Amino acid sequence: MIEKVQESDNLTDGFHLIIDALKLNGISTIYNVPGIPITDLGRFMQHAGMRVLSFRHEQNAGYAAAIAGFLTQKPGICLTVSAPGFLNGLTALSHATTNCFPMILISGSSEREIVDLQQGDYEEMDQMAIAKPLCKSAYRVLHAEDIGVGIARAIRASVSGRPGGVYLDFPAKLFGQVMDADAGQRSLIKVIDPAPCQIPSPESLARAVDVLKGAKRPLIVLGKGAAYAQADDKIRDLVEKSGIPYLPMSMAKGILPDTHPQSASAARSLVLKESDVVMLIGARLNWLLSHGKGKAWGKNPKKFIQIDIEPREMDSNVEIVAPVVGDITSSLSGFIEKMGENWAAPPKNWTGAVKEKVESNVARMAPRLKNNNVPMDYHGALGVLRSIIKENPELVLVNEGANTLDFARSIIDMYKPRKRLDVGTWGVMGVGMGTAIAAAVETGSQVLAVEGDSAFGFSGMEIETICRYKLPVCVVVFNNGGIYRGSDQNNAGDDVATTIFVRDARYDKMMEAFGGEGYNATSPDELSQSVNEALVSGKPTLVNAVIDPEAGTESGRIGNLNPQSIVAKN
Ligand code: OXT
Ligand code: ADP
Ligand code: MG
Repeated sequence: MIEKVQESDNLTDGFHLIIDALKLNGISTIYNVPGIPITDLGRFMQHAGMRVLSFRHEQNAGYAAAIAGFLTQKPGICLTVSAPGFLNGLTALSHATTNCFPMILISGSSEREIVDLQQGDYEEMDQMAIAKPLCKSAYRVLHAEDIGVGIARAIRASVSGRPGGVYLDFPAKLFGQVMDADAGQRSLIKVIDPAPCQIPSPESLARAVDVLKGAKRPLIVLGKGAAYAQADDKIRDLVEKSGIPYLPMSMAKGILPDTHPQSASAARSLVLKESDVVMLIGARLNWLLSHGKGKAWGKNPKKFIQIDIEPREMDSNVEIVAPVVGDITSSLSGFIEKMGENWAAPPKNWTGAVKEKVESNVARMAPRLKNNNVPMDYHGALGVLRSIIKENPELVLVNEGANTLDFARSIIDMYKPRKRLDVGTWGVMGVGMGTAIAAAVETGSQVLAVEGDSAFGFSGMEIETICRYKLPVCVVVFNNGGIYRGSDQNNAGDDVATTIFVRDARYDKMMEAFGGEGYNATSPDELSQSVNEALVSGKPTLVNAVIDPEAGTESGRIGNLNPQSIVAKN
């Protein structure tokens, strides 16, 4: 290669081939933390017209990339330095894979020859070996002429079939490698049809339609795969044509407005227990759906229909009597066609029972949402934010915490698809600010991030990033002084209890430190006023919402997952 290059004065190099390959494939936004060996790459990217957002910690850049993938159906790109930067990005890569979001973690790495002989290179680590079990695919590029192939493979792997995280390893030496510019351009690949439709078999559709037809108490469950697929119209057609109640999983809220008459969100326990046929669309029967069995699903036998792009998902927890393996858009097109024109609505005693339960739960909650208690409880504070989202349905809601997450999920109605972004399959804390930043950057919408005070702490430093890029993000920290509650006691020593933070902390001052707006809200009225002012100004804002330290419960709605000690109880 070097000989070839000497004959040419029209040269390109690794840096520029990476940029050209990404741009050729429509990738123009990078979430990164600079350093050796990628600092110049970020600079050159900026000069080439790409948007390069620098974070304070790679994990947050990674969460930004992951959610960018969810929102755009293109791989979100996180760029990190070697070993420690790479490891910091890895949690997010894993999170993307677990959540089926397309993402590529591009990491600089140290010299292969030294790493493999374990001779103690700068930031020495066999990164690819570590990344492999945590992502869909991992690739390393050693030669400049292979950059096009490497990037093409990474893009295709991340978005095709079940989307997920991909690792791309670029050793430091690659960036400076030179080659003839024309040959370089010819080596690049524009990926054609990166996520091809996957058409389900006609037999599987016919089987699924038959099973649904026979149902007396049918239920549709929409998961975040359905939100990702952007099959919003088809989903509406299916739901409305069938007349079947539907239950949106957390990030599927808003595919249809939560106020839709067929929404069974507020009758969750009832529909899981009493349904006889359940049609899963882009939702897995994992822990969030109690694995499709046990107490939550009641005694009545169930038949499951499942639409999913990943064949191995079928029968993962219980028998799927009608598996439909295909992409959601194609599957629903075929399914709706096979339903024909005279689909009988589900029995009235079923839809009536669901409606009745929804109405009674909604009515029970309504007065609590109007309370003006000081200190605020979750219902009073979230009642205010619920009204704000109702008035501003384009707002993207980012949400994490335990009580802050669980109450917000059921209290705040969503009206538009992909507007609720949260902790996902792992219930991971720390996605907040990265998610908020990417949501603002990728959608251009204003963002409201509703954060437990613990949750916020995992990524709080990124409010500097929000201020630096002047993003229209309003963060509301639900400050109850701790994890789950701010009232635990340690009776065994001088340290505070393990779940307790500094009392009366003022998170709003952090935002002010970087030039953003800070508010301290002690009542629902003050909370409403401050968030509304933030929306009008569009400026980075943090509202410290003072919540009653006693208002929460251990682990929110999932306290049952905590192991118990019989010994301690004695
Ligand atoms: O039908 P029933 O009667 O059952 O009623 C249901 C609905 O029908 C009804 N409903 C409604 N009623 C009226 N109106 C409306 N509109 C309505 N809508 C619904 O309400 C109920 C409840 O409905 P829901 O929520 O749909 O149903 P349910 O039963 O809860 O659903 C089950 C699940 C499992 C699907 C659901 O609970 C769920 O999605 N849960 C996700 C939980 C989750 O992921 N939690 C986060 C992790 S917790 C823990 O791990 C934490 N950590 C540890 C940690 C983590 N996670 N990560 C890392 C990196 N390190 C450590 C930490 C540190 S949380 C945490 C911090 C917590 O402290 P914070 O300060 O941040 O937060 P606070 O708690 O606020 O202090
Ligand atoms: P939730 O947590 O909301 O229930 P999950 O993350 O468990 O959702 O499930 C999402 C599912 O959607 C995954 O099994 C994934 O394979 C599937 N999926 C993602 N995109 C598509 C698509 N375009 N077509 C079909 N299935 C998809
Ligand atoms: Mg808290």
